[in-house]
Amino acid sequence: MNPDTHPSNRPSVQPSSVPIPSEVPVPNAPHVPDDTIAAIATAPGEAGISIVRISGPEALGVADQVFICKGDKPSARSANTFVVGHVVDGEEVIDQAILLVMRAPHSYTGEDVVELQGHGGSMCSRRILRCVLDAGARPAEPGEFTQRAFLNGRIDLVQAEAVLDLICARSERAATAALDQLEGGLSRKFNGIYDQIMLVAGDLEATLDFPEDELPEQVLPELVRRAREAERTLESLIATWDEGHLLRDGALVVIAGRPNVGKSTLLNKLLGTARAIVSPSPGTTRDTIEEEFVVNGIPLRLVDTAGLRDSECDIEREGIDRTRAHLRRADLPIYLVSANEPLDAADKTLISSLPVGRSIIVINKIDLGNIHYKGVFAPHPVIEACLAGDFGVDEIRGVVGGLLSSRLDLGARPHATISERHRRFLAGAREDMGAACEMLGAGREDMAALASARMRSALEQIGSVTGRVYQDDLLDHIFSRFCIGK
Ligand SMILES: Nc1nc2c(ncn2[C@@H]2O[C@H](COP(=O)(O)OP(=O)(O)OP(=O)(O)O)[C@@H](O)[C@H]2O)c(=O)[nH]1
Ligand SMILES: [Mg+2]
Repeated sequence: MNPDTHPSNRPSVQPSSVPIPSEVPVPNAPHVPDDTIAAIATAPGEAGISIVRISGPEALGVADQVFICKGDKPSARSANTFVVGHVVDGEEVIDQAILLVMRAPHSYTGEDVVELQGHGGSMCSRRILRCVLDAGARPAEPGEFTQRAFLNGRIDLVQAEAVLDLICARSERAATAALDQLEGGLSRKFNGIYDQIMLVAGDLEATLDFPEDELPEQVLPELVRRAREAERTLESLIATWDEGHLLRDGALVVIAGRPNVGKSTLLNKLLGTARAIVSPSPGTTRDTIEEEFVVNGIPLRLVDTAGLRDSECDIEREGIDRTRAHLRRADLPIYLVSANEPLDAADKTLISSLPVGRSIIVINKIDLGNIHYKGVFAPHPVIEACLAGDFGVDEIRGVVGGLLSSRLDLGARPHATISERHRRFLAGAREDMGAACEMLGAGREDMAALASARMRSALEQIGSVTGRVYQDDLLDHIFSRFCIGK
């Protein structure tokens, strides 16, 4: 836990020696929930153990009612201890279980927390949860434990989001990056830029009280220089979005082309399994087929699509619309053509619309022909393949990995990168700082007041990223994506 990002420190976000801008965003007063929540924290299904988690002021009181063991009852037990016993529903024993006691504020949520580790499978955990709810806890909402950790000042919003990223990580690299974010790697950067802007804004406000002719000449240019520096820091943070997007969402790699060119064959070869139906009749694949795999530590969402052609059939046309929609969103399109068929007009239009540096052309079926496509595909990388055998598959895999890797800082240790939500706010803050610089550059006193307002707006936007300032609907939006029990 990084003390800098501890939201209970939110009211003291400004360094004390700094002149404080008159209207810095006011941090939300922490809202401390006063009820006790419970949920099954483990995934459903057969497993060794299942965990029911209870958090809130009555967690230990609830445990006293449902758990019996040798020695002290749960509420009399020391923090960070465990004991073996039985979960009971009145006289009836429900399960053997281990009870863990964590006391406020040294728990995940910052509240008293009890975990009951019973046997796996859905029946034991559901019966334990029912007893716990009968004893006075209420069912937790999705993400509510983590939301409490945020509200109780254990973590900031960026760290809370990292919990979900970690749970959903699709590759080792993505998991390590999420862990860095959870441990405050990204929050420190956001807090650093917040303080940087706060210092400039504070000094700017101090100049507003000076009569114009008494203001030393170099003051405004110096403030512009520092504001530009802050703008550049924002810029470099925003530049991490692409890497963050690839690691969080997975790179969308879309295989497209006319019917029968071997798209489904390529999907199967890359996955190493016969996932999609392959057949000589054109139009076999009607809907998109999506599978995940990992290349160079980057998670991929590999999509096979319906072949592109004019069709009378409604179902096929719907499939082709889906292909086009996927192509628009693709991080990396792979366009297949057949070595024994000339390109048609639709091929050429599509190929000319492919993003440069982010697309691959595969000429498949080189065993059947060798139409000379000279120059048509430039500047995209072109790979010749015979996917009916395995020829070209490794090269395709290598080029896919290479193009995506070039968008990541693979030399560096996996590190936290910004998400789409962060980007929206940071882009707004950068715009504010850019406008403030323009205004200050104009050198007029009335402009300085406006510039100061834009800097306050920038501070508010960065505050919204970390949760120094937040609206309840923002929290609802973030935490509703979590599972129940986290
Ligand atoms: N000769 C030869 N045949 C191939 C090659 N690659 C794929 N095929 C065959 O071409 C036919 C079509 O392959 P698919 O992978 O189903 O083609 P598709 O592009 O998915 O076709 P649609 O789903 O209809 O759009 C199948 O009979 C494959 O076995 C190749 O390199 N050489
Ligand atoms: Mg197919």
